[in-house]
Amino acid sequence: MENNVKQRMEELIEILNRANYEYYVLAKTTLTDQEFDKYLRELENLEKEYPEFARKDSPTQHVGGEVIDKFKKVRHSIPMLSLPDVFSIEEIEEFNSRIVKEGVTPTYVCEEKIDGLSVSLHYEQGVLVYAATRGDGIVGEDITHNVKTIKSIPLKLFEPIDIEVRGEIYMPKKVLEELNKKRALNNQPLLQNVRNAAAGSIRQLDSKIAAERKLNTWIYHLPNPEDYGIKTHEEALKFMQKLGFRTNNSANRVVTGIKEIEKYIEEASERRSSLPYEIDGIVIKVNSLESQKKLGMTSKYPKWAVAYKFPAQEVLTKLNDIVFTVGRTGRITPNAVLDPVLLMGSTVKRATLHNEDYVVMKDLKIGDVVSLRKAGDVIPEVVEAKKERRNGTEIPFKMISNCPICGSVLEKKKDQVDHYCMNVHCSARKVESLIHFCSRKAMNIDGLGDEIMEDFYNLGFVKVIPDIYHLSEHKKDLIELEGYGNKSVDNLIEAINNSKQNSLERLLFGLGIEGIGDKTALLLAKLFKNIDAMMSCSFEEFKNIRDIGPTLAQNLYDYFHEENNITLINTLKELGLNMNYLGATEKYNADITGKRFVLTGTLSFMDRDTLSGIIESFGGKTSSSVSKNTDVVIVGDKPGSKYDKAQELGIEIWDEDKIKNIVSQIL
Ligand code: 1X8
Repeated sequence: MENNVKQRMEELIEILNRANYEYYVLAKTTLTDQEFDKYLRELENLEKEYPEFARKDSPTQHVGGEVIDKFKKVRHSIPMLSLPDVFSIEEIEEFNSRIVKEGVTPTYVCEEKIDGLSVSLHYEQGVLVYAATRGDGIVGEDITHNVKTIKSIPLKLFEPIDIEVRGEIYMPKKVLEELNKKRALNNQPLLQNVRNAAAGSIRQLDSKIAAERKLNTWIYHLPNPEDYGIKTHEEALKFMQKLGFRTNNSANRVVTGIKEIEKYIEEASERRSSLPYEIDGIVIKVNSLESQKKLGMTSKYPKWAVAYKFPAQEVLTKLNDIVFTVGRTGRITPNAVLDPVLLMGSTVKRATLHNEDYVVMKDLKIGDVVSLRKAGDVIPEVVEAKKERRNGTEIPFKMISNCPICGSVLEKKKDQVDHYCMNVHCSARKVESLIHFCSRKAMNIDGLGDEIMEDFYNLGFVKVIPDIYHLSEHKKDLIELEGYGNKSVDNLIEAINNSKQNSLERLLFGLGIEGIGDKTALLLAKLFKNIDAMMSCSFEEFKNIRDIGPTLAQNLYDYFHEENNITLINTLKELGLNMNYLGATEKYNADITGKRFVLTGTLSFMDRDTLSGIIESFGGKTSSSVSKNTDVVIVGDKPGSKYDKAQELGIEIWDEDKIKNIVSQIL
């Protein structure tokens, strides 16, 4: 009996996985929805009854429902590099000449560049074991639970092999449109573009959300082709396709010569708008893997591939108004209020106009038809007014002289372009400071974004930072507010409580000390370890810190000696906020910790930046010039004068094998 059950379950897994493959990879329907659901339900029921027979590659895994409590870090065995961008045929010609100069006669593969997020998929014995994001290229995050919900990603391959493949997870354009329609109905903020929407779906702890988002993939890279006796990228693509992966066959093309690349770009640009997914350019790769190896990489990029980016798209719309906002520091920003237009996958309604000079320079008038541009990630910008479309009803721009919120007279410092509201009690400044305190890179309190904070401020719940930590006392009132319920208030209070455990750098950044960005805050937190040490630090001591100039030193000293700030810090301390640096203390390795390194020449196993990062994470220092203080010089291929200097000074020299050995032991 049990054997029969097990056999039936295996049969169902087989049928359903095959149907998924045929539907989602080959785009062929072989089972009707009803048949599919019937088999799936049968399998689900059997898995409930006989959990001991449930399998990792079961199609029930596609359904989602697994919830994780945090994202585990995953180190990539081969770094996931990004590609150098090129923007013109001339730059592609230069890329080609560099390759020809190295003695390679190239055949290229042209592919579409998908606007999504890169993923690395790992299979053992043909079964998906984990999936990771790119992260910083060295360490990514384990997103297996969400990736399993993507139906075009095989849970089991056609061959029981160990393999890693890489590709792009994307959200189809239609899916984003529909999602945003629903969000608009529910008064939720709209998702800006397909890439953010896909990344947002993948960054969920609960895989049900990813499962609903209908994500898809194109697989385009095999990091270890030599393990499978593969000689060209074209073969690698075919090989991955044969294993069951979704490869973009109708778009991928082997070409020779610039003319053919140019033709490919033309065709890709033409079909771009009618594709069901967003592409933002094309990728050009040297086909021969031997040539790829010969070309190697720079400190950051492979030398055998480039990404050609389509030119920034421009659209026309109407400038309906120019409104002014007040920032945390009192800085006044004019903003364009536009007729909403779709630009590269996102709807644009507003664009910053930076400052008075910017608007005057562009001679913008209210009522103008303006062109908008957005290149890739970049925020939309107003390019110019179409003056030929003016009809005389346009209203000239006029800079304001009083704060739009508190009415105080604005000030403009000599030789500066920005106007400031100098009133520290200006409610706009206060709200912005509170928003900043809670923002992602500061205390990262989910649920206290712009609009909610403004509401809480106006309702009197939060006027100053410590009020945030008293919000739980208003729980009853909060639950009554529109759009709130028990659950969301509980979540908010939990997020606020959790923020008390943040490491010092988040608090430091959140306090909004002039000139202290998140990076400087981290540097200071690492250095001082706790806030008391900073409060008793002299101006001279601040100034002597590397990367802290006299202005910043003065800002810091002044901040920590102003009575209101001291009171604020003490109040936050009493409320239980952590004031210590909690970051990882550096790891230890006898060969690296405490030593000063200089890297020179090209390393073939890893680029120099990555290696520096690893050395620093083990408490080693890296610098760019050799001196008598240098402990070790790491020498790659074609080293420069640093090698000679090291020999001259009798400094220890490590070759590539030596450092490779050490790195392979510690990673
Ligand atoms: C990134 C991407 C690549 C490809 C397509 N879309 C991307 N976003 C491709 O190779 N077809 S390759 C790549 C990378 O190496 N960073």
